[in-house]
This record gives sequence, structure tokens and C-alpha cells, in this order.
Amino acid sequence: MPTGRVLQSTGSWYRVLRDNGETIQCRIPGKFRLKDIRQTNPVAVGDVVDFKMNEDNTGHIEHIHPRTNKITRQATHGRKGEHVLISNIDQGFVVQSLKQPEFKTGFIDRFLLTCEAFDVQAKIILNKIDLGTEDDAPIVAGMMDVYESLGYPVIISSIHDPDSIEGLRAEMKDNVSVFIGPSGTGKTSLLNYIQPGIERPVGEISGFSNKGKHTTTFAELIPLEFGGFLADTPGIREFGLVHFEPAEISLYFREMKSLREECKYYNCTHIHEPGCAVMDAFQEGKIAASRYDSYINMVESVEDEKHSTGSRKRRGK
Ligand SMILES: Nc1nc2c(ncn2[C@@H]2O[C@H](COP(=O)(O)OP(=O)(O)OP(=O)(O)O)[C@@H](O)[C@H]2O)c(=O)[nH]1
Ligand SMILES: [Mg+2]
Ligand SMILES: [Zn+2]
Repeated sequence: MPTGRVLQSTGSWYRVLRDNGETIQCRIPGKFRLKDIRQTNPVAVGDVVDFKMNEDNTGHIEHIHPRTNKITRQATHGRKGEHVLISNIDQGFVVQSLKQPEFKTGFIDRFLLTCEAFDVQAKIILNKIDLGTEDDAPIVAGMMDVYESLGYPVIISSIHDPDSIEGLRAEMKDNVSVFIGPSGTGKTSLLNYIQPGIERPVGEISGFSNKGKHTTTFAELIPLEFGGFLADTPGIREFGLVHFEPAEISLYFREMKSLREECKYYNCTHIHEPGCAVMDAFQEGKIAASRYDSYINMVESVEDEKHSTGSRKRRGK
């Protein structure tokens, strides 16, 4: 049976790249949809699949190879469960722009947490640096310092700076990479410069809200001519967490992970308890305020999620 990698999924069709370079439009059997009801998409972009060829040159996916990793987020539009954004990747780039729209550390931190949990190497892109003024320099330096001191590389880029594009190409060569970020941050624009000729549509920024208009609608994995793959994904407003317990969150904060053991209480939430090593470190300035804010915000949203699904269950009885 031929094997291939899923480049794009549009709901009913999956475009699969065969090992011989051909792309085949494939469908999936209904049983896949039922197998894991917690997932809204049974086959994800990046999956390696075995498929049978039909007479009309379309394919029928029979088997999904085990995923080496994945990035998931909470399903949207009121649907329960998780949506697999991408699987089998070497590195995930969270794409933010300095302005239009302004970068959000909360988004970055949720992405980083998910990558820690799913074993994905994470990097940060701060795009549209050309829109910065002198006043922005300390903000950019502060942001870089927070993340680089934790071991997360921060790449500063602009579509108007060919050197930064060349730098991104070097990062991506021979790797499977993905761009994830809010709408309008320039994911597709960067892709168009990284791989000239691809010319995927890019959007405008609304003058009123400074936000993008969700131009990219389906995730697409693109084979790079210099080696490797890059997945462009639709912009997401919030990076919703799935299946995390409140007590787990600090395990995936690199600066908190080892401190946890020094807290007085084994089940310390690091929010209000006495003798908390994490809060001490925060007060001593060893944990960035923006990171600690994100931490509290994530614990609260995971708790809210737990309570709301709990009450839904109770009502269902
Ligand atoms: N000044 C400046 N503008 C940029 C840069 N990169 C992208 N843009 C502009 O930002 C707008 C949005 O770019 P897109 O590439 O469509 O953004 P996206 O992240 O793919 O957005 P979605 O597909 O909606 O998620 C376009 O008008 C681009 O020209 C940059 O480095 N500098
Ligand atoms: Mg786009
Ligand atoms: Zn604590």
C-alpha cells in the first residue's frame, strides 16, 4: 500500500504527498471519525498515512502511522474536545507581530506550554519589526530576554528585511516546521518570502481593530524547495488549552518545574500558599511578571473549563 504525508485537509478531502512526489486526493472511512471522539479531526495535517488507490486516481486512507508528536488546541465553535493543528513536526514557531496586531505574551506562553507538554521544540518569531520605533527597543529587548533566558530562541523578522528571511530559511532547512499565531501577524507573508513563487493569499489589517481578517482558512504543509516542510495555519485568536489539570500547569513552565519541589505543600498551586518557592522566586524577580500572570491565567481557565464540563455532566444525568 502506498504511504504519504497529509499536506492539507479540507474536511472531506485530504491531499496526500506520496513518497514518489505525486499528490493524491484521499478520503477517510467513516470509522475514523468515531474512533476518538475527543478529537474533532481524526486525520491531521502532518500525519503519515497508508492508503489504497481507487480506479479514478483518488485514494482511500486505511491507516494512520503513530504520531511522533502533535500540537492541539481546544476545539472552537462550542465543540468539545481537541483539534489537532499539526502532527509529526520538528519545531513549532509561534508567530507574533510587534504591532498590527500587537504581540501578546499570554498567547506565546500558552503555545510554549502546549509544546512542553507534547514534546515539540518551540521557537518564537517576532515579525513586523520594521513597524517599531525607538521607543519599542526596550520592549523588544525585554521580551527577548524573558524567553531566551528560558532557552526559547526569539527570531526577529520583517518581510522587508531579506536577511531575516534568509535566517528563517536556515532554521527551517530539512526540518518539518509550523507557523501558529493570531490572524494578521504575517505567517503567510513570511511563507511567501521564504518560498518565492508560492504566492498564497495574504490579508489586510483592519484599520479599526488592528487585527487580521482570517485570510488563511485551512492549514497547509508546504514542501520547501531547499529541503523540509513548513505548515502555514489559519490565525487563531486564543490558544485554548486541552486536557490539562490545574496542578500540571507549573510542570510545563521551565522556570517553575524544579522549584515546585521546594514548596511547603505538595499540592501547592503557587498562587496563595505560604512557603511557596515559586511565589518567592517571583517576588525576588527571578520569574518574569508576564510569565507569572500567564501562569495564573492558565490555571484559572483550566479550572473554569473543569467546572463547566462538570456541571454539563451533572445536568446530563
Ligand atoms: N510592515 C509589515 N507588514 C507585514 C509584515 N508581514 C506581514 N505584513 C502585512 O500583514 C498583513 C497580514 O499578513 P498575512 O500574511 O496575511 O497574515 P497571516 O498571519 O497569514 O494572517 P491569517 O492568514 O489571517 O492568519 C498583510 O497586509 C501583510 O502585508 C512585515 O514584516 N512588516
Ligand atoms: Mg495566513
Ligand atoms: Zn508553590
